[in-house]
Amino acid sequence: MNSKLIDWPTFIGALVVLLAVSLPLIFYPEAGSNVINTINEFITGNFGILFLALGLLAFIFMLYIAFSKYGKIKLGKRGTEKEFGTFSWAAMLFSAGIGSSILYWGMIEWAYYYQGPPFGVEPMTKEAIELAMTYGIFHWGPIAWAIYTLPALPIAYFYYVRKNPVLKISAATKPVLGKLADGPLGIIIDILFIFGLLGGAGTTLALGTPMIAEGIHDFTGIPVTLLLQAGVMLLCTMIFAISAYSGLNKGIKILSDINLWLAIFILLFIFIFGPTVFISEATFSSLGILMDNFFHMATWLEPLAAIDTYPATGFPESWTVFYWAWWVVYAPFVGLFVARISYGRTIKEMILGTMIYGTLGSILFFGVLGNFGLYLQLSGSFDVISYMNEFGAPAAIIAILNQLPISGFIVIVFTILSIVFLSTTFDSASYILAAVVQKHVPGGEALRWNRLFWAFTLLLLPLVLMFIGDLEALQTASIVAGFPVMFIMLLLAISFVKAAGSDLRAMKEYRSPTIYIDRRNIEKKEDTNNK
Ligand code: NM2
Repeated sequence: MNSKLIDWPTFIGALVVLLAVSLPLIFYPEAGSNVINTINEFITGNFGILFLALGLLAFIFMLYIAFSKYGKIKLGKRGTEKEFGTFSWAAMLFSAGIGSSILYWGMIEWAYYYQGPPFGVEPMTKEAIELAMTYGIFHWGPIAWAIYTLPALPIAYFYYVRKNPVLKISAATKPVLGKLADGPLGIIIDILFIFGLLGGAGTTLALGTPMIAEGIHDFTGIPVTLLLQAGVMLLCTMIFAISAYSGLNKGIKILSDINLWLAIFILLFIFIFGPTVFISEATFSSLGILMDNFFHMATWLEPLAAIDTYPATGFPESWTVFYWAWWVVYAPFVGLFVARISYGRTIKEMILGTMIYGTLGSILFFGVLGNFGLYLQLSGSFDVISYMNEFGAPAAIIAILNQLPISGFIVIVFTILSIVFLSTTFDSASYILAAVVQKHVPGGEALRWNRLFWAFTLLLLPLVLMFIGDLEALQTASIVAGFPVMFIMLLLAISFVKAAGSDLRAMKEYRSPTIYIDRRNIEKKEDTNNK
């Protein structure tokens, strides 16, 4: 065990925070979950606006960067080729940033919106249907992907232009924080990032586990108990632990290939054997509804409810704020990943690629999975809503699949896909967590024991919460953990503009279609100026 490589203050700090949250919950479950809920309500009730503003700002900022001079900067030297072709780039990006949750929400999110629509719309009306078809795509759409891309900017810039690979989020804030980023403030930033990712991953596990357990129950008959759910969590952890152990390239690559093909299979199967025309038309129409309502959705916060003029629906807090927080906690992690695979692209290509391909992927999943369920509901062939209200969302998801031909087989494939989807997310997460608590990462691979350690640590909080019976609290873990990460996001955006801006000013090469920044020239100039 080579412990010299470990950055102990960050490692221990992150662990202490994790234990400080988990232990009280183990010993005082009730008081503990009350506290979590109170913090959650406090944040969403008072600071929901900050999350929404951050989302909109990230969207506008990313578009501005893409089309400004910054967008022309090439991530790499003159003459470099793109490291990955666009298709595999987009596929990797999608499987790193998206986990099993897209199967869960893709299948069932519409059912919540149909019953509890936003904007004061009457539940279960035609208007509610249109919003139900569309809102999922919004929550997984351009703003969400802009949030994901933001941290990739400074990280990719440091990686490939300034040639000092950043594996710590704190290092990417250096242009703003200066030396402070190397001291305690930097450690706090890294710990908050780790904590955020643990929260976000907890939300993912809390949603994925019951769904996978229902799937297993469907084809084995094993009753869905706490034990089965704990078993599912352990199984997923074992898969990604083995994959994490075998190294980034082999493990994640094999898993994401399987992931891709299974996902394509399921989507095609439902599209072809489900209501093909309805799915196509509903998905296509929802694009227009999305464009018509985009800014309304992005800013809607129910201000009238605050003065009791209209009854509050709680929609913004339970959905948009929750979602933006969830994307925020994952963002620095996905940013590290996107940065690494974007060698040879311009910043504009990286930004627009993530936002466009990411959104297209989400549209495919929500369009096919969601509209299939919606069709069953509206055509009267299966009452998804009553089923969900009686047996819960995970059971409803499996019941929807059971309406397909050869459904036994489809449920098995869907369950395997969910397991693999969950594992790829966790696999990359444990890889990044391990890298962040090391001083250096020789050869780009964190120490094995360190990777395994984080693979199992990711499991701790969800397991604890499951046994005290509060998986729901975990779904809100992202919101609590996301609050501080929001401020880190701002630091990251400013850092990028500061670093790239000063390099560009030194280059004075704005007009060429692609800008190659050569730090050696800049440093020479800086030297002569200083003399
Ligand atoms: N996001 C994309 O659980 C998952 O699918 C991972 C979730 C942030 C909503 C990411």
